[in-house]
Amino acid sequence: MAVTNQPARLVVLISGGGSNLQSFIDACGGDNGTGRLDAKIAAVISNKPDAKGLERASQAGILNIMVDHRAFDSREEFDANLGDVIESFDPDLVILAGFMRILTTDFVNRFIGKLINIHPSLLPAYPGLHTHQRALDAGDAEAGATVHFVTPELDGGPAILQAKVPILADDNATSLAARVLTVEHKIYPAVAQWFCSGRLQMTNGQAILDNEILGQTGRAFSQDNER
Ligand code: NHR
Ligand code: GAR
Repeated sequence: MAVTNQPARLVVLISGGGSNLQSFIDACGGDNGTGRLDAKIAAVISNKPDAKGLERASQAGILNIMVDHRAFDSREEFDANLGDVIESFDPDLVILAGFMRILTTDFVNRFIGKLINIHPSLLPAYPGLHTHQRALDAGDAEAGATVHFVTPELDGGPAILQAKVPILADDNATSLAARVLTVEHKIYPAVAQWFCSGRLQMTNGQAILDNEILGQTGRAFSQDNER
């Protein structure tokens, strides 16, 4: 992204609890432990009326909007409307933070290169839903989360940053999801800061950080490499 002295404008899309949204609110307000995010959340948009994240946005004094997918006859119409609402905020970066609707190719192409997602698995393993149960059922020793650029292929866009957590013997999907969320809250604002400071972009379908093409699993997170 072009570096100016204006803070970058973010639009955050949610469907639920909004704990990742909270990590952005906190990082925009000051150092959350992984460095400050020099950005402003221009709007939070939920496709679900009861999303707890809408309250978090209100609490923080951030404009929040509900675009209920059930009010539209098709995915195409929902996505066209959602895209118009997003565009009205002129965002530099659009953040999927627990957003649970698959997006059409037309929508993705409208925002390509400035649309990112966090997925709760070690991509390319377990794209789609129910990732924690699938990792448990497979007997995996590790799980984690991956931040990636969004492309039309579900959870198939180039990876940027990946964090691992151990799977413990007595884990269930709930306990594992909670452990994964703790690392999500560290890696997601850190990636946004890379983007907003001009260090990260998507070019020719590849994620490029500090002029280096990232591999299939992106950069590996460790407590001290994300700044
Ligand atoms: N859209 C595109 N084109 N590409 C991606 O990589 C996307 C995307 C939309 C959302 C997030 C994703 C995740 O990280 C995401 C990535 C929803 C579903 C899903 O099946 C799957 C993956 C993701 C988000 N949603 C159901 C649907 O019919 C609805 C499920 C529900 O409402 O609970 O859209 O996991
Ligand atoms: C997070 O674990 C996120 O990775 C996942 O949903 C959770 C949302 O939590 N995303 C998806 O599964 C996308 N399909 P939050 O609402 O508390 O940020």
